[in-house]
Order: sequence, then C-alpha cells, then structure tokens
Amino acid sequence: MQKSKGITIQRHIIEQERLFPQATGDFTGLLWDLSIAAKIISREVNKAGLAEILGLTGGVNIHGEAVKKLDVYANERICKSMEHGGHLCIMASEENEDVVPVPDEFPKGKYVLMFDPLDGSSNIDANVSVGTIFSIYRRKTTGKEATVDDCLRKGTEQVAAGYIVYGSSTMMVYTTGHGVYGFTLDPSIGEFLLSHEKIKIPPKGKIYSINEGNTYVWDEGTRRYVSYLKENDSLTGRPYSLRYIGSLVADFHRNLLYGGIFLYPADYKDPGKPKPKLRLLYEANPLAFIVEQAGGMASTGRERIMDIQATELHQKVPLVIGSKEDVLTYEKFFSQKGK
Ligand code: P6P
Repeated sequence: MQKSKGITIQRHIIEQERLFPQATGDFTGLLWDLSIAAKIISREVNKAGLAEILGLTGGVNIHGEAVKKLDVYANERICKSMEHGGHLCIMASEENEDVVPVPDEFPKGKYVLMFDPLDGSSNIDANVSVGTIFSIYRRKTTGKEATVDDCLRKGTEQVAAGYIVYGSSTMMVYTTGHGVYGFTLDPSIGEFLLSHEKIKIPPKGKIYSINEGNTYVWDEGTRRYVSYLKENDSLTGRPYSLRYIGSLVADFHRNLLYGGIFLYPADYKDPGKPKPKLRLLYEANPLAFIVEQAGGMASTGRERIMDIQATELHQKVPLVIGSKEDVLTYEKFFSQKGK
C-alpha cells in the first residue's frame, strides 16, 4: 500500500472533475454524499456487535426504537443521504423490489444511482468483512419523471462505479473511467485518505475464489477448470490457493490487489434452466467496471458482463471476474463443456 499523501477523497473527486471540462460539480457532489453515507454505515457496522443491530434481533434499542437489521439500516441510510442532494433522478437498490424515486420535495438531478447497500450481510454476525457496491449512470429518458428504463442499462453506460469494504479498515474504491483509486478511512479525523493510486490487477493470479460446496451443480466446463487449477504444474509447482470468504466485496477486493479469479457460475441442477445467483445491476456491473479499469476482465463465461443489456431490475448473471489471463483460461474451459 502506498503511503497516503494526505489526499482526501473530496480533493481527489474535485481533481477528477477537472478531467471533465463540461463538469458542473453535480457529479462531485454525488460522490461526496456517497462517501458521507459510507462513513455513517462504517460507524454502525463497526459497532454492530455492541449496539445490538446484528442479524435477526428484531428487538428494540434503548430508545425503544425497532432495531433494524444492518442491511435494512444501510439501505435506508443511503436513500436518505442521497435523495435530497439534487444530483439524482432515480435510485434502485438490491433491497427494494421496485425503483426508489426521489421524493417530490427534493430537486431532481441527471444521475441514476444503483446499489447493493450491504452485500454479504449474512456474515456480519461473525465479524466477516461486508461491503456496499454502487453504480452511477446518466439519465437517458427525457420525460417529466425518470423511470425504470433509466435503470435497465448496459454496464458500458456506467459513468462511475465503486464499493466500500468494511473490514480491518474501511476502504472506498471507485473509478470514473480514468483508473481505479482506493481511499482508507482514518477514523481519527473521519476522512477517506488516498492509499491506493491507479490500482492494477496482476494479469495472472494464484488465487481462485469459488464455493466448492456447489461442485455437484456446476457445469462440466467449470468442474474441469477447477480441477485444472488444482493439478500440480511441473513448471510452477504449487497449484492455485483457494480463498473464499463468502462475501463478494471482500473476495473481490483481495483478488483485485493480489491477483486471482472469483467465480460464481450458474447452478445447473436443471441443465435446461441454469440458475445464476449474483445480480447484474448491483454486483456484477459495478465490479466489472472497476476490474476492467484495473486491467482485468469480467465475464459470464461466454460474454463480457458489461455488454449485457439489463431487462429486469433484479436480473442475475453468472460472474467470473479477476485477472485477465485467468478469466480467459476459464472461458476456454467453459466453452468446451463436455469435450
Ligand atoms: P454462497 C452474499 O450472500 C453473496 O451475495 C456474496 O456476497 C457472496 O459472494 C455470495 O453471496 C456467497 O454465496 O452461496 O457461496 O454462500
């Protein structure tokens, strides 16, 4: 990790804004509001064990308020932090069935925010790292009100994407299409400070991340690929190491920095009806934008994640993401299936 030069995320966002001569500051304000929501969620995540806002408590806190599950809290926090700034015309959350409109009393902006407020939250009771994932698009409809059509997009239309990982430290990683930057929260001053400049994922890794408990429902290509990773290689000797936390943001973040491949293939229990798990709009697209900006790749096994035209808000896709050479090798195995 590079030594922080004391550059705050606010200063970095403003410097990034200078790359867009036509920038109006709207986008800067949006990213800034998001970083504030991240600090608030980080505070709650880090005291969850003490404040009894873990998992399914369903109890009441000392103020007699209904205790919310942490992911419900994070969802409401982001909506409340983002709706009044005047930067957004609509939002969509992995936690909400339908789109989240900006309330009438607030000004509307030209951006669309889509997010997974707290991915991996089922792990939080065990103090496992969790994360918030976000994507930002420009509005495309021209009517009076933004609609769901502003959310059903291709990943290539993203203007920014990022995640916050609440782990041993809280980090915010984002891209606006000009490289990937990481900021580490310094709780003593409440600022995100630049700690990782122009992150690049190694072209080939030695880590694979997959839930091997699902081996029995994988397609033949995935099964053969994972076996290949475990064979002893006469040249390189040690096979790949399996690292799987079961929290997408944490697994992705480690592989982004160290190199490696994360796979969540579809469930082929019913070969005629493959069932993917991860969501295109809230998980796959934002991480795909980041990994491509870092020199990596994100695929379903047969097509680029960011080329997929979303047709439903909660559409799911198989996700294979990480070091370019590893994803390309997987695609070869996946295409050969039963051969
Ligand atoms: P499994 C968490 O529930 C999540 O959505 C991702 O964060 C994680 O990568 C995946 O599901 C884990 O799924 O089936 O291996 O428990």
